[in-house]
Amino acid sequence: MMSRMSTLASGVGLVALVASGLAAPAAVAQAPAKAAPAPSVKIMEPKQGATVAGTMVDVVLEAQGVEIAPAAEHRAGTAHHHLFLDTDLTAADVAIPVGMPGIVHLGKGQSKYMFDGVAPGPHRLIALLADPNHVPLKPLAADTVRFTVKP
Ligand SMILES: [Cu+2]
Repeated sequence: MMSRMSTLASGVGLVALVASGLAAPAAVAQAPAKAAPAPSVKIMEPKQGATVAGTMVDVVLEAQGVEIAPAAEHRAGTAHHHLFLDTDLTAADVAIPVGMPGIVHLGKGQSKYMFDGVAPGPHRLIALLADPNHVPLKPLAADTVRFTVKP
């Protein structure tokens, strides 16, 4: 009796599985053509206009429409985050320089960073996504926030 019931139950489950299996491919096939969003980045922290107490500024980033991966993996179609603190963006068609003050590569695929020793006063932070060769994505995927550090 038990085994007959469980056979019946799994039979019903199979029908449901097949039915949803039939519906799914059509939905999946439509999605990329309709709504493949261009890669974008948003600075979640600090918030626009925020006042940060102390000299350490925590940065939290969120990327959409692209996989964030370590630059060293050199996988096409991936990106990593870059931060420009009180620094203008470098040219859009060349690699973002390494070792420049105010420019940070989050080359290991990190989405968080902490600036230490940030001077009191107003600051501008720009986040920018770039490919494994550190060349900014096209179209540009950037976000800017302004915040103030209070000692
Ligand atoms: Cu980089």
